[in-house]
Amino acid sequence: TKHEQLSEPTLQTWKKHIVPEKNDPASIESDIVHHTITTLCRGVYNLDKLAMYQATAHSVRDRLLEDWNLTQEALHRENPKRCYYMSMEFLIGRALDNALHCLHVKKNYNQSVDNLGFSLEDLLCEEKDAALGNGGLGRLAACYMDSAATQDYPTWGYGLRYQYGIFKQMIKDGYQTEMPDYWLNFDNPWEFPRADIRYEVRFHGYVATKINEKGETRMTWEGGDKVQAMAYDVPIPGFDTKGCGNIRLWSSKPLNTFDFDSFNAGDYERSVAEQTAAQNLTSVLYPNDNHLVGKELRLKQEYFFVSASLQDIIHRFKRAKCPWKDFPDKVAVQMNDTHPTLAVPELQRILVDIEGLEWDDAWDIVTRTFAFTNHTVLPEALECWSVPMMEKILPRHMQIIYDINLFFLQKVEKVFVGDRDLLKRISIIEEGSPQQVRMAFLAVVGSHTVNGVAALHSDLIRKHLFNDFIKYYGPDKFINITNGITPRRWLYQANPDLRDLITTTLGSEDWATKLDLLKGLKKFADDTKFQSQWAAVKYKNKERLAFWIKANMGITVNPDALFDIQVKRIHEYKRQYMNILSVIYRYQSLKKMSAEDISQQVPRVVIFGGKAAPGYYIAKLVIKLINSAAQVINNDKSIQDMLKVVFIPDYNVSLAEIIVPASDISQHISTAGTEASGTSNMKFVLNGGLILGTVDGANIEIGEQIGAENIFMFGVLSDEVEDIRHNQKYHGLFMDPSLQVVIDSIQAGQFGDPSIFGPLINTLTYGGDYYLISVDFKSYLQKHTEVDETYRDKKSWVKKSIMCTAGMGFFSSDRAVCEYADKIWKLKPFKVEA
Ligand code: B1N
Repeated sequence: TKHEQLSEPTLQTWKKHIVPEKNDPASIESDIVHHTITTLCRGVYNLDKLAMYQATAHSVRDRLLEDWNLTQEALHRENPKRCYYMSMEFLIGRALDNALHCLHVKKNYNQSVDNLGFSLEDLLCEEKDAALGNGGLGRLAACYMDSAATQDYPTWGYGLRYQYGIFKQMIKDGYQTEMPDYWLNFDNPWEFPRADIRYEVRFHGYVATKINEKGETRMTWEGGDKVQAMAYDVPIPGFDTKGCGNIRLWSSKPLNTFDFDSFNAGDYERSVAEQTAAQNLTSVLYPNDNHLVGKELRLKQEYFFVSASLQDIIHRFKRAKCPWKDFPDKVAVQMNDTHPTLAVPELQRILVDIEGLEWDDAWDIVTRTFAFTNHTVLPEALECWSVPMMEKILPRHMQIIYDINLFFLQKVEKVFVGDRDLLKRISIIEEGSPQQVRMAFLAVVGSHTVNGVAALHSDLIRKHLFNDFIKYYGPDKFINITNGITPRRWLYQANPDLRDLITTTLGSEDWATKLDLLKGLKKFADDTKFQSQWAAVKYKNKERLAFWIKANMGITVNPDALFDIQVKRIHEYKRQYMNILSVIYRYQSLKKMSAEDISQQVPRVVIFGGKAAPGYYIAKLVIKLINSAAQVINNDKSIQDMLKVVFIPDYNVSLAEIIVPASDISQHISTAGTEASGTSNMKFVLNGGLILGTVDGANIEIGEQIGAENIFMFGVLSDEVEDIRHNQKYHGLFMDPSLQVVIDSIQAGQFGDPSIFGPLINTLTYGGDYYLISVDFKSYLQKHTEVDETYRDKKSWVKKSIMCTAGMGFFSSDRAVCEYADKIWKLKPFKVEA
């Protein structure tokens, strides 16, 4: 029975019982107790922090669900255009604190939990991170969902419900080891299983022809193995709004019926094994960041995700009984990198093979629906799938991709007659053995708009990766939308003291949703009283981090020291290696000084954190080198604690919330042209940390916004990189003399058995120093000296820190999402009222 079928009196009965939750402390207490007894089936006699967290979370989720229902019902009724953000990764982190802030009930919850004998801050730490992502790309998706909900854009995320998120990192004897992340061990109050929302997804099989009702010949995909996708909904609270967003995650389940057509009675065991394999499809997140490992299971995950999501979107579209040609007026789909690109041939297949549309009409719908965000130029990260694998798993899609390519090349050929080279370069199929499908090219051809994620990155993809496409399409299809971060999680929530100082100073907390208002802080940048308040907040945040490090790692660090932080995935292009080499250089310099001179230095705590992909040998050696260096440096009494090195294990969203507010300097030092944007750079600066960085990604725009005098930039420019590499190849490597001394000390065994580090050192020598560490080393060291000198002048440092935060309005993900809505999705906010 649906709403429309109920009589008016029955409807009234329903409405009578839909009453808003009360948010006074007594009602909250009562709700928590109620959930303890009913939802958890526990009582005071067997209560612990985890149970108390769960009861509290359930009571908050009740409040969230009111908004969820209100929003989704209104959307159902009004049926506005919606956007779907398709992403294989959502790195959400914890939900409870965020929901409390969004609903503005944290104060009362503090009191209620206190009255019930617990501390809310303790309970918050009981929650496991939802870590369904690797790094920046997944976290960006989470920030965008927050901003879409907060600004009432009718946007849903679609993704996969991995049972194992990104692995837990442990450090043993200085080496990274990986442990599975069993995040769903306990009940997860932040997801709603939708047992009624299931779709079948097919793999393998064969293509046949059939005659449809109109008497036309159509292709049909038959046979093969089927898996079921079941929906789980994760509510995404908006800040200061009744609107509530949603991320729908798919979990694979075996079909409870055998496919008797393909079921081979003689091979029962294998058939059961295949059923089990079906369940395992969404078991684990691939732990690679910016690197493709072309595994069959990953391709299957991608198709499973795309197929279930499109079936769901189409199901919703069909309810309104609009003609197919209106599909792009109701649906915008954003593809978060190439991972969802199979959606392009899949929608084309549904429209042509199943719905019976003509190829050209279908293609018009497809290309008006999709848009594509490119996040990387690293060749090893660009998805290419082998044609034989694709033919085996998705035979019909492979045919469709060939046809898409054929029609596309025919059109290109008409404009550039006889340009065989161009056709070869621009083809979606790369020749070779085996042939490969270039997913980025398929995404470009299947989309109406393509965007990069920072100004430099968008320029680079226009100039290089997609240059040939601009010759054909013209430049307008390729735009830039610089990334952003949500100020709610990354300042309001993670840095309560700075939040309160800013709110008092600006006279309201409107900045949390209108981040440009932060520029109002500029006029206090020289105010001595404000400066000392600002400095006190930073100091407290450094104490908080120092406390964490002491409690969890047993290392003592001094909050008066300059906190110098590099936390991000470990990758050669991000050059953590260059950082640790410079730390060793600093150590050697200290060792050469008199005790008197040492005592005059600026004390430094260098903090690292980040996971290496389990199969990334060189990245893992970098972690080992950092830990080996830390071992020696931290235990050397002669340097008077002027240098400490800390590798924080298992860097994740929740740790970032403690680390980010505590930086004086954070490092974003990728080889120019390699980091598409970076987003942690934005987080640190928003919290009043200065950047030491290269002229790369969003660093450049951050410098423009906060002023060149407030950022430490060094190194070669992206347009010099190619020539330098060329010269290195033909004229030999140049080894910076300071770097040589550092390398010598490692090879002399100063940091343990040098043979361990041989392969790492080789990347600088025989390996050709591809990431130009030697080339940038000198200017990097010089900038470090400049940082020290600037830090000595506390007053000018604090002023810079204030100017950093004050200039960050542009980097709110609210701005970024508005740009997507205006320029790509053609989407308007849809406000729901209580
Ligand atoms: O996306 C972030 C950017 O800020 C970073 O600069 C960029 O490196 C990151 C394959 C990726 N690009 N590509 C990936 C992740 C997982 C995977 O399987 C590629 N991540 C980025 C947000 O724009």
